[in-house]
Amino acid sequence: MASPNAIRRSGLLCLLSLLISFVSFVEPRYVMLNDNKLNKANENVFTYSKVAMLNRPEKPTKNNFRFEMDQIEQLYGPANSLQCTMDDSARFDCHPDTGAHAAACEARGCCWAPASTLKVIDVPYCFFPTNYNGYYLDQAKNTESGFSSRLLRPSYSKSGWPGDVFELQLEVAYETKTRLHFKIYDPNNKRYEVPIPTPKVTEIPDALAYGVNVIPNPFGIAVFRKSTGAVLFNSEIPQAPLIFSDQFLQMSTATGSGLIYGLGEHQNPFLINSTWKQFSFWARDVFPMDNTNLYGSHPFYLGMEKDGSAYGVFMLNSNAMDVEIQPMPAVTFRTIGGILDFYVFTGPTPDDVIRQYTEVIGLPVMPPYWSFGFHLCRYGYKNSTEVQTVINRNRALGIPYEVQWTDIDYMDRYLDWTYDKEAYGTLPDVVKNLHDHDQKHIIIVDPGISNQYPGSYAPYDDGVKAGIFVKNATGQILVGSVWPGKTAFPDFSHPGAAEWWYQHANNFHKEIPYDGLWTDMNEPSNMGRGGSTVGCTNNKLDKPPYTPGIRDGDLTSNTLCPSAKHYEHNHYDVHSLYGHMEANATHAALQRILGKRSLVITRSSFAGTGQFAGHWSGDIASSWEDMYYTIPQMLNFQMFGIPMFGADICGFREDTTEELCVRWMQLGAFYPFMRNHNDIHSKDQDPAVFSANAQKAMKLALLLRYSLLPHLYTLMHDSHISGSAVVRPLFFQYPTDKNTYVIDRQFLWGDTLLISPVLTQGQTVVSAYFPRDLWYDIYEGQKIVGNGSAVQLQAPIQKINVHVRGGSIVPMQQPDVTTVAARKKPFGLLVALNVSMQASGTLYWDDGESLDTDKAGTFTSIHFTADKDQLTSQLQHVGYRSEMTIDSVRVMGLSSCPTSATVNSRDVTVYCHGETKV
Ligand code: MIG
Repeated sequence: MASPNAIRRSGLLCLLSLLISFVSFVEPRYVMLNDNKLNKANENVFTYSKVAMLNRPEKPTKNNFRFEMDQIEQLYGPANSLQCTMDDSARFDCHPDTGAHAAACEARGCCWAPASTLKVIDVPYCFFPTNYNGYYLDQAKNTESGFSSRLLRPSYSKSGWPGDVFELQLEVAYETKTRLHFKIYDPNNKRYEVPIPTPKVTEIPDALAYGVNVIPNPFGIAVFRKSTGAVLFNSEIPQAPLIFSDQFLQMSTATGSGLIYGLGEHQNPFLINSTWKQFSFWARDVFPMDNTNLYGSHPFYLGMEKDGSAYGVFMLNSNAMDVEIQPMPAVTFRTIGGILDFYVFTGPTPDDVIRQYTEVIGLPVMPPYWSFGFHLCRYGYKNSTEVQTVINRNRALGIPYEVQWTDIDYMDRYLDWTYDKEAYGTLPDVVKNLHDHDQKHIIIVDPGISNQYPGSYAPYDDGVKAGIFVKNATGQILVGSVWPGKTAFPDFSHPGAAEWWYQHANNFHKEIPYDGLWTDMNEPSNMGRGGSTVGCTNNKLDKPPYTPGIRDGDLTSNTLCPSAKHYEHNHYDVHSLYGHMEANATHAALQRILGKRSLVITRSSFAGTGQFAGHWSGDIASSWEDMYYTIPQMLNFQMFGIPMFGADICGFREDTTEELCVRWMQLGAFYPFMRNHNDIHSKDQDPAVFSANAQKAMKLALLLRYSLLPHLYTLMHDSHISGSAVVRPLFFQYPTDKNTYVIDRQFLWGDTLLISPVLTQGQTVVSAYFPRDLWYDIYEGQKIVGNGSAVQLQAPIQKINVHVRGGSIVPMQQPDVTTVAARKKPFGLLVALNVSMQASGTLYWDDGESLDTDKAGTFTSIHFTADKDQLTSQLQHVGYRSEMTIDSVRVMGLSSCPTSATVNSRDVTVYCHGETKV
């Protein structure tokens, strides 16, 4: 780590202020390839914000131009001296690998110069010149759905990475009014592309929300919002050239405002700091910490523009990659395989962006009603008697308690689809006991299948027969080591794997009738370094010319050899899809076994995994800091289309404390997926082990959650059909309120509830931000007139602050110890009036477990509206008939107490609080 480019990885904050002048072009300097209806009106508003000017001769600007290679060489031949003058913040790293020095840098055609301000050690010393000889456009033409072009790189120009692809194909498709898709690939050699289905569109819709501009040389593409001219994607940066070699591909975009969110899975505050920062992607089993690639890969970000509009950028690529952020502000995607495949979404609201994104990657699965109950788990229950003891002592508290889980301890020698007939001999009774109490059971399964008992362990024997295990580079089954010792790894991309997985899941279900599956270790995790028990090869997959800034700097670390063989692809390409493919197979198996909805919770995930599974954030510590980080994580996973998200409540690693655990149970009551889970080395943290006072606080949080389940379920259903986020950052609802952009210690449920948890030790007052709206305390109804500033809220240990937005009607239900019991209870409505004395809300209701209730129409949907002194319910759809009664309506926001009320002209009792008028 001696070179400055390597040193700058140490992540010191950038102290540089943005000094670049704002360059705006009123004369189009680009070639417009798309039709007039896209661009004409916008020529004068398109701006290149903060892009350093291209300092070289103009190119012709007529359509369908063509350059001959030698002309180009004459114009920009290698003899040109490098133009290296630019602001530090606009330098794009030309030597992200270690060992940068002047000669190595110049060999890549790049500039070498120390940063002009030495405080900023993140600034690359080796960077691309503004006259870099990169790709230029050739033979552009319109296509059915957009335009296409060749991109050529002069033959004398070398990126310095092996296997430059000198001829590329650019395909731009105007897929929908709000979605642009473009990809850059090698037309002469088929390269790996992510094998997930994406929508195909052949017709250009009218009235696109965006326009596209292309500059021919060096090639650059920009996407802008037609209505405002705001730039959503802009690679027209001469010193940030496109690179496309066999194992090093990169493309940069200037991000306008620099306000971006997403790029998971990482532990990071929600708003990404636009100083120098590198995020790396490669699914990895490691406990969450800063600056490390974690369990999943989601190369997507959402950006906010100056006027509060939002857009999204997704790079569909599953290879190991870096995403570099720099204060220009700009983002560079740098991947070591596949192709460059980008989607740009125009929103314009943040939630629109997420809906548009999930339209591409797939909508989230609809979980069963019971899965929103409280889950309890730990690693290290010694035997099934202990599990029953834990069940009994928590049941005795009379708290809402839905699902008891078992971790790898239940297995016989850690073998999947077995249980330990001694220590866990009574597991079938435990599961029966749970079912008798309308509770559920979820078990863990790991991908590693032991090869130690051939002939007597069917999952292995059958897997060998079906040929579904991952092979090593020379075609034998790759062997690694996980909990059961030496294991093979199922290749879930193999066409026979899903059936094999189903068979064993189904057989085991006859012994232990579990209700859901927990898929851990699916990065996939293989203990130690070296990729297999016999190491890996030295081929270009195991030892690529460039390795992104991932943990250990080594693709083989803690996983399989990149050269390992899946059915069609190399592990190198599909590594980060392993958890996704396992989740798909597991979801399918459960549907077949149970014939109804179930729950899959997966540790590793990729774009689109939400179609099959929820996610928990892995091995976080029992610390206040890690508790805070679960909020940005939760908000990120909402944006990644995996709304069913939760974190290990009270913390996984290390011992929790009573105070932390109480506060975490309160926060966790607002995770869509609520599970308390603990490590084998830590002391018990189920509610029953704490003081009566702590239990009371936990119980209150659980009762509040359960009373809100009809609302949570309705939000999840919205998400399932539209992609809308269940839990939202404040700026989703208040996108023009810039104060909300950094808020990640509070969050919203839908557009109705504002949750302001305590996140620090000893705190009993929360400083909570209230956007301009009316808000009511959910317990007592005290009104807060939000004026865009912080309010000090009392937060004694028994209380989590929750406020209802004026204008909402929240369907609630009396809680009980299980959802089965609660679903039989009467509903209640919480009506929170806005300044015009109006409110509205919806309830989605079905049996909570049947598959495809939407398609079958076996659901009921009710819309509620309040106007002044009247509340109306309107049936939107009646397909699920069950006894539904409303026994109470709480109205907040009246200016005086009513003296009487009627329901369908029948008199009912009115209670009114003198002060709050609730
Ligand atoms: O190597 O199954 O993240 O939740 O308790 C550790 C034991 C394996 C990691 C999971 C954690 C689980 C633990 N597992």
